[in-house]
Amino acid sequence: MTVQDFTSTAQRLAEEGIARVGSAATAAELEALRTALLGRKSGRLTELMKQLPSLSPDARRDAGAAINQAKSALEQALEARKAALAGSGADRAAQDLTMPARRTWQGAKHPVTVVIEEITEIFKELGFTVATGPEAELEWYNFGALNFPPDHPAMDLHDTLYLSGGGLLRTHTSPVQVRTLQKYPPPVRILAPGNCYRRDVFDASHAPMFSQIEGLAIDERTSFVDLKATLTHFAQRFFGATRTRFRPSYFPFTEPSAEMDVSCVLCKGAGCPACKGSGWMEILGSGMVHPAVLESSGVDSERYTGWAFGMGPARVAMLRHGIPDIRLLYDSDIRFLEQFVR
Ligand code: 2NL
Repeated sequence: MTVQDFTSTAQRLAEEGIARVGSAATAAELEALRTALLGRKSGRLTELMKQLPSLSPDARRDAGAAINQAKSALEQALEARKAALAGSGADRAAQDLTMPARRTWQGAKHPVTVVIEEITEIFKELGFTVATGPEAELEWYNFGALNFPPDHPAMDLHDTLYLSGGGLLRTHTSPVQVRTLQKYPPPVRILAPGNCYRRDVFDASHAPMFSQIEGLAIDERTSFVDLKATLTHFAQRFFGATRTRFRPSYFPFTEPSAEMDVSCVLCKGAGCPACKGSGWMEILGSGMVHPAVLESSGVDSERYTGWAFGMGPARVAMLRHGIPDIRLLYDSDIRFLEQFVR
C-alpha cells in the first residue's frame, strides 16, 4: 500500500463513518459504530493503523497524520451525536406527561340558536315540520296575503325596510306559511324559524334584525282548544312545570287572537324584577287564522280552520338567562356569550 492508499482509505472511512454516526438513533447504535471503526481490537481505522510499519519512516509520518485526522473527525462526530441524543432524552425526561392538556376553544351554539332548536324539537314530536323561505320577500306575501289593511302602520317606510324593485325584507316569518299553504294541501303543521327585519333603532329591547319562530296548524275542525292545549303543553315542556294564561289580543292575521303568559321562569310566580312583580312573563302571540288569510293562501275557509302563533327566540333566551339588553346577544362578544355554553 502506498501513502496515497492509506490517505484515501482513511478519508473514506471517516466520511462513511460520519454519515452513519449522523443517522444513528440510539446510544447503543453509536457504541456499535465506535467499536466497528475505532475499536482497539478490530476497528477499521485501527486495522489501518496496524499496517503503518510496512511504510518507510517518512511515508509512515504522512499516512499516520491522515489516519489521526480521520480518527479525530470520527471521535468528534461520535461525541456530537451522543450529545444530541442525550439532549433530546433530557427534554423528554423534563416533560410532565401528567400535565393536563391546554383547553382548546371549539365553539358552541349561540343561546338564541339553542332556544330555536329546543322549540323545534318539542313541536317535531307533535308532528310539526320545519319550513323555510326567502328573507327578501314580496310585499304581498309579507302584508297583502295576511289581511293587513293598505294603511296599516307596519307597512310604513319608517317601520319596514323596502328594497328597490318592489321587494322588502320580511318583517315576520308568516310569508313562509303562506308560501307553504300555496304548495301543500291541508292538513298542514309547520314551524317557521328565521331572521326578520324591521326599521328599528338598535336599543335594549329592539334589534333591526331579529329571529322569529312561528307555528301554523291547518286541518278540518282544528280549534282554539287545540291551540290552548298545544301551546300549554309546549310551555310545560320548555319551561318546566309552569302555569299558563291566555289574554285577548289583536293581530290582523288572526281572529280571535291571544297572548300567552307563563309563570315567571325566575321567581316561579312570586314576583321579581324580571317579571316586574307580576309573576307572569309574556311568551308568545297566537290566534285562529283569519279566514281571509286562508283564502288568499288558497285554502277553503269553509272546510278548514287553523291556528298560529309567533314568538321571539331572543326574548325567550333573555328571559331564560336574565339578560337585560338584546344587544348583548347580537354583539358577538365571545366573552359574554361563552358563559352560556353548556
Ligand atoms: C307575535 C305574534 C303571531 C302569527 C304570529 C300567523 C301566520 C299565518 C297566519 C296567521 Cl300564515 N298567523 N302567525 C299569529 C299570531 C301571532 O305572532 O307576537 N310574535 C312575536
